[in-house]
Amino acid sequence: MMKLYYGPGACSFVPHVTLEVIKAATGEDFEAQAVKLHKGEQKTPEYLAMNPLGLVPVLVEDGKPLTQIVAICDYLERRFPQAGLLPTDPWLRAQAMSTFAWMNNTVHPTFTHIYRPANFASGEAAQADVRQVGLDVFRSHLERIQGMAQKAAPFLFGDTPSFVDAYALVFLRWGGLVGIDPAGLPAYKAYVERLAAAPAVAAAIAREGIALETYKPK
Ligand SMILES: N[C@@H](CCC(=O)N[C@@H](CS)C(=O)NCC(=O)O)C(=O)O
Repeated sequence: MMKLYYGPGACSFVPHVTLEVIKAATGEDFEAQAVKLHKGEQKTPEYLAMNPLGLVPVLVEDGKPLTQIVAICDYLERRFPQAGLLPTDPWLRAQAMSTFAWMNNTVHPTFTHIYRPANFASGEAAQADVRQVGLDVFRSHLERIQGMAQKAAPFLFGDTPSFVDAYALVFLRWGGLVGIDPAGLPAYKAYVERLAAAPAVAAAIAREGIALETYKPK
């Protein structure tokens, strides 16, 4: 059975939703192993032997680990084409992958600047600046996703929630954690609520034990 190592609320939610969509469509079950990131469980020797980068997610298939969200989701989508995770038309599929790549290589690392500014600057003032610039840029990325959400029918690439949608949900939650009020992004918020109500997405949310609303007014 495939096994996913995930951190509750982390980016590993993206393959987690993917596995739930596959399970609903094909009956293929998976095991989900929570990794407590705040306790550093991703840095133990056993974990590092599996993923030397010390990060979630990891998908284990036949005892072999696969890392990186884009590779994991691409693998799952090709292995289970009947799950309808992406459009079958090559051009439309490439459009979905283009958005997915942007989320993974741009939006996600922008958030890291807000969450872990010490990874990017050493002095306190410099770190505050990294954080502030990261916040402004992250907000602009969320606005771009809101533009996509306005055209979602009902999801970004059709009727089935995909890993691209799951990433969009993660970013809105993360925005809330750093003070971005989702009420200021109404079309994005409505789309994420619709997505969270889809049974496969709801199942991943329930297993991770996470709340959709993370924003706390000051
Ligand atoms: N490029 C990686 C990013 C993975 C990543 O950033 N994982 C974060 C959670 S969102 C993590 O494991 N952080 C734990 C740590 O930094 O110790 C991927 O696509 O899988």
